Amino acid sequence: MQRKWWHGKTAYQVYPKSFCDSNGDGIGDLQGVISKLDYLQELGVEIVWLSPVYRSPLVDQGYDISDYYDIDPRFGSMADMDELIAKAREHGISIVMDLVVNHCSDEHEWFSKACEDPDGPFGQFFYIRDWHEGEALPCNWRSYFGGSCWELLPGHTDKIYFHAFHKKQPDLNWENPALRHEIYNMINWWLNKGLGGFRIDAIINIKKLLPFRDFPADRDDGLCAIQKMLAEAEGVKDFLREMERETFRRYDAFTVGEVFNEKEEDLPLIIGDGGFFSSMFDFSERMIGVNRHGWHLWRLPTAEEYKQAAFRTQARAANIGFYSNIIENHDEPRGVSHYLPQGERSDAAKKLLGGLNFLLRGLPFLYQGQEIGMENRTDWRLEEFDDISTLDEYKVALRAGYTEEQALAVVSHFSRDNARTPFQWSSEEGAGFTSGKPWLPLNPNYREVNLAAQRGQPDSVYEFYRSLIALRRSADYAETLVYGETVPWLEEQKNLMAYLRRGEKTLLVAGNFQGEGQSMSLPAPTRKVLLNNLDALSQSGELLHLAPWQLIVFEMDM
Ligand code: TEU
Ligand code: CA
Repeated sequence: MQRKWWHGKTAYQVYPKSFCDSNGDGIGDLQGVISKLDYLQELGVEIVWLSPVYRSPLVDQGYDISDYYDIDPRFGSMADMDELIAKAREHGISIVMDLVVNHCSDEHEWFSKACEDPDGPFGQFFYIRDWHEGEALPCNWRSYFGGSCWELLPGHTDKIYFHAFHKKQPDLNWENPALRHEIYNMINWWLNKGLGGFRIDAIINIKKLLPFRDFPADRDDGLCAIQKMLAEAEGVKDFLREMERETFRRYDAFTVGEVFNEKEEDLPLIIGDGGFFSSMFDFSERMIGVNRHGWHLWRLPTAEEYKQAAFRTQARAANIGFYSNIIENHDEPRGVSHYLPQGERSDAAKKLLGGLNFLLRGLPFLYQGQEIGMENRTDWRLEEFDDISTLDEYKVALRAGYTEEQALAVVSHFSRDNARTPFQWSSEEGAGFTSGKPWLPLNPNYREVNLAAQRGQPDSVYEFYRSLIALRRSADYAETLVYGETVPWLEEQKNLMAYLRRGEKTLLVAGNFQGEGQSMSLPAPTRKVLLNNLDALSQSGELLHLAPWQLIVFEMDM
């Protein structure tokens, strides 16, 4: 495997709107991020992925871009962006932006021009089709946010356009080389400004199955999940190779793809040496229990399922490249609320979950607030939700016969807003996030769960994450943790997630993923305890006795 500048680094996702508000309008902003660079450096992260801050109507919180060359005034100015890139570099941090190019906003000038002249050049930047009332639509695919993927073209009654996501997010027509080159020029413009790279949004969707055609309906709305077409669409690799050649490769940029539904055989092309991307997120744990019919049928993962998913991904990538390992992001419930059972979300369990994920082979990607053990809100009221996906899934649950109370309980767990409540810096009014009214209500537990209460406390979740990052960067263990292979240990032992990291040295990561103690045999004598999420350690000969939710990392004598 070719060695790359980003291999030994820990990455961190900032959701700017909820990170830090510098001017009291209740909306996080770039100056707020700048004010926290010392914090991020102290934590030890060296790559920061910013969710979108481009000009946008924020219908999908910035994943609907109306100007790729400008910063939305609610987040600040281009001068602020340039300042962030420069000051981050002074802190040893590379800034990675979100590349959202499967679609733009319907308020982008390209789309306005397409509406003015659907048959002109900008009409070709989108999927626009003739259509007359009563006619069948070109296909029955369901948008990720519910309803048909087709919408009337504004100002027209006989033309429709395609949107895989919200109707205010028209899909860009990647079959059109003129569009693709507009995108590549934009990417290079940003890389020339000194970005370290990009996280690449929803990119597998850029290749549609053409000509559009129906698939059997999978719900009573007569529509089918858009993933059905992804399984059959061929040719996305050509677009990805062209983009990589025309942009990323020229800058040795770090790129991480948000890739769902990839074909197994394509993995070497996607993240292998010379691949389309440097890395891609491991979503295998997140996909446990997912049900296409809606969140209301989504089942929560067990510890065993989590372990199997993680080890499967490790085996898949072993001789190919690096996944980016996460327990959560801005689209998901908080990891500790999703993977740890109700009532078991102690600091020890939060450290266990975080450590087991962090120490796997690949790039650790923390999501803001994960490092202090932020959790789902448990007191959502329906009118408080902002997320369009949540509001759609609430209706899906009602249509499935759930009561309003049941539907609210479902979306309260899975809502993307759980990850978007403001960062909890302190227990003061506004949690240190804002001096104004936050755009999304705080999780009321900010009085107990916040950075100020944890910083400098040796047993805190925050200090444990700092230790994890420091271990991965340490002179003694970096080589092993970055490049060593992952070898599961006692995989059959229930709720034990233990694995070796074998490289220059051999480390054993031993996690008791349950609320009862259990013993495990050791593969060899232990040389040194590197991390322990509890004070006690009980070992008799080659038997290790793990307390509930205990995680221990040893250097082994092997
Ligand atoms: O997510 C792509 C994606 O697959 C998700 O939309 C997922 O299906 C959805 O979150 C389920 O609720 C990316 C971004 O991460 C997401 O925030 C955007 O909404 C989406 O693309 C559109 O840009
Ligand atoms: Ca602000």
